Amino acid sequence: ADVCVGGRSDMSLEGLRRTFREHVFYTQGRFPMGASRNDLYMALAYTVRDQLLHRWIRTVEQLGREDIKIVSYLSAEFLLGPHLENNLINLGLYEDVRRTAEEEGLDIQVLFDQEEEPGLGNGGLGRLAACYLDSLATLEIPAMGYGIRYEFGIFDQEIRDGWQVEHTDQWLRLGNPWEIARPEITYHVNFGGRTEPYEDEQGRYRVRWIPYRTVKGVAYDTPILGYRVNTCNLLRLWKAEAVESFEFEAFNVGDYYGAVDQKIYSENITKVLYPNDEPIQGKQLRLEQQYFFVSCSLQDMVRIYKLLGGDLSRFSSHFAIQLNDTHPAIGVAELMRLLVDENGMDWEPAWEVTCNTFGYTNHTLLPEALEKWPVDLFAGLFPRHMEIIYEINRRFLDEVRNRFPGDEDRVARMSLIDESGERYVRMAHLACVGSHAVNGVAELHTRLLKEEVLRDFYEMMPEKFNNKTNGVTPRRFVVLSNPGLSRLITGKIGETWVSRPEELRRLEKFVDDPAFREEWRRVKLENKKNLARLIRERTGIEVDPSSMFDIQVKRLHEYKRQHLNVLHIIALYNRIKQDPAYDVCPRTFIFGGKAAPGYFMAKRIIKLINSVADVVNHDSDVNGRLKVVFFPDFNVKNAKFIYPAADLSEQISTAGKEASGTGNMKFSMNGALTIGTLDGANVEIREEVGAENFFLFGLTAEDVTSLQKNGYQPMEYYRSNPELQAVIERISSGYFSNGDQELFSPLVDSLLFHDTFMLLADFGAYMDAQRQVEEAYRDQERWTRMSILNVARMGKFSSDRAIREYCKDIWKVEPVPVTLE
Ligand code: 26V
Repeated sequence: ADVCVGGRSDMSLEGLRRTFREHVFYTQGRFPMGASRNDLYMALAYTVRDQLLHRWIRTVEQLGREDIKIVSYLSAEFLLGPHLENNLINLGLYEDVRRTAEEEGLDIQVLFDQEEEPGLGNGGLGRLAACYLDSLATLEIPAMGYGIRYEFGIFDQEIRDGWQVEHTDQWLRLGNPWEIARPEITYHVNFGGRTEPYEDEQGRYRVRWIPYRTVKGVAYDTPILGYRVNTCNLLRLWKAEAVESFEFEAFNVGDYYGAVDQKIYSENITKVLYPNDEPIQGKQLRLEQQYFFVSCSLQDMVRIYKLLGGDLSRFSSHFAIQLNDTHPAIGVAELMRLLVDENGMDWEPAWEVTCNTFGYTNHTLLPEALEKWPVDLFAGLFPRHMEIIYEINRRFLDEVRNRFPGDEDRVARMSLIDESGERYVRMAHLACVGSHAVNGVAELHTRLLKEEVLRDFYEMMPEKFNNKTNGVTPRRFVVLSNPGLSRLITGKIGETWVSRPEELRRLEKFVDDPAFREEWRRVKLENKKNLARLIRERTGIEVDPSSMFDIQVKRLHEYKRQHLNVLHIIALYNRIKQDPAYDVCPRTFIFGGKAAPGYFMAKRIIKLINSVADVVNHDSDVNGRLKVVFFPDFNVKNAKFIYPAADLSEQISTAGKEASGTGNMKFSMNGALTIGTLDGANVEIREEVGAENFFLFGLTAEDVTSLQKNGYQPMEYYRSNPELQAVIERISSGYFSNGDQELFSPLVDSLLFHDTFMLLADFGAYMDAQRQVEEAYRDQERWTRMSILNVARMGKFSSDRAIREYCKDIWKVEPVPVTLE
């Protein structure tokens, strides 16, 4: 291999140094003296990419073997984060390259800082997809990620006068050295028009789709290297372009300006990532995005499969396709169309192939987040898919009627079409019916899925349902983010824990070793100092690294209850105001997270946090004992400074609302203790680390349901809790808003009169649990012990474990080691 790629795959330090210099000159077109920071970053990125390339080519060659099965992970979001540092770690080159750079007078951190992260996702769901790609490669599973190459990812957040201001994310501005454009890999994707029946040569009834418009999808590939293996999988993202020659429906033939318009229209499809906003049912462009990337991806798989001479009736033994939520669920109808209309298969065998190919992961129970599309919109864009969905539905409802004779209510509930008012296509039902496996993302979530949202489906086909508790990659979230802790752990138990984190259990025998505990605290303190420095840079606020760092970072949403955290802060503040000698445990409350631009309440919560911060941070009675910080623009890049610096992790969603959570895992793996509800994966984290090492509070999911059923009255909790009253009074009096009593009244009114997420019901229990946190923190030896045990027992939450389960139970795939010869 070395022969054909010249010297660039040479991993020796001398080789790397030479390749780097070549890239400065030949790729960036600079003499070393004239090179900018970005030139140097780009040259280093290309040097590292060169190292990936022959691993990548060897891996892709394997994908072409007929006897192996490939996982296709279909996701509208991949929240990858910066590549450079991660690739260096996975290659095992981090130390060498750092030292070599140093010898050249370069600070490698400065080059890392230069990288713009691809923010092609909203939060947990997109980051999960990125962790899963890392684990698939690390476990040497042949896999492809398929998604959308958004020109603008998640917006950048600025905080101005306490409010969130959004800026477009221009991640491609300075070029992207990690992707390789594949202009020769393109597919046509059709929209609109009508269908037409015809007879084929054998006289069989067929349907063809005569579209109104066609868009071209172009592939952009990013290599995804596993940890210390040669497997380098591929993330293929699609960009929309105009087709070169387009036969317009008569009216604008020869119309140059019309053609240019058309070009803009086409390229719009992959312009921008949609935020998790209010319900999106009406957003045509979003539905177009979904179909666009799904169609390109499925056409790509069919092409690859046919190239190998594969027989489409055996497609499902070569591809396992996972639907990351319902965003790609239209794939069920699209694969049917490709098999039946485009490849002449009969319905029944095509349906069998389809069901055997797809698996579906559900990521939310929130009714407003379940995707449904108005039938008119859907049929207008995809007339053929609409027919296919009706046919799937007809056959499916026949089965329902067979199984449950006379139960027409059930038929209506299970139909792929919601006909209770305006008619909608229910994407979760389509995904469920068209998949052989359906899973939730934590034990509790899967149970609620079976009992509530997909109950009828579970009753009819229980064998499809299974749980796959989420996981996160210890490479990015421990090794890369927390080098100090990683060194300490490796010094004690060796480095095998990085790919086998169950080995972390071996740390347990050191919990009583005072020297080890001392070291453990020293590492945490270093991390807190680093975060304190960053906080000063980004916000101007001075925080004390010896105070407890109490952190809540995640998207802003009422169900995540950042405002419950704020109520606690105000309660502590009130105690100090009442008695300035009150013995409060010094704490720094840190928040971070983006609010969807159209989400009014979430934006008010950000303003509330900043307003409370302004008052608390400058009150001389508080005297620096409490500090409140809103860390702007929380993203994957700055997450690495946040998780390792936490003493306390806030996981306080209303029970039953957070499907899993993954931030909870990132914190705990870095030695934070959790204060949390029995929600999502918190339940399992508590089981693993031990109830005595977790601060539990609040209603259970069952309590929440029954309270709701019996008519929840937030006022009752308000009336019976004077401290709560004083907290609410502080807000509504205008104390935090220069006397303005209107500013936060929407928040206060929502709590007092609706309180959909039951903050008031949980307030008392939360205060009690926070009291226990304080008590534990005052005993630093005890706290350290708990912290060590958390890390030692978090092995289960590695994404490697999750991916092994998907491979065994759903995808039926095996590792295929890649050799470089
Ligand atoms: C979407 C929307 C859209 C409409 C308005 C409200 C709303 C709320 C939430 C969502 C998110 C839907 C899917 C999602 O991102 N789920 C997250 O998936 C993570 C990975 O499995 C999991 O850890 C989080 O608990 C879950 O919220």
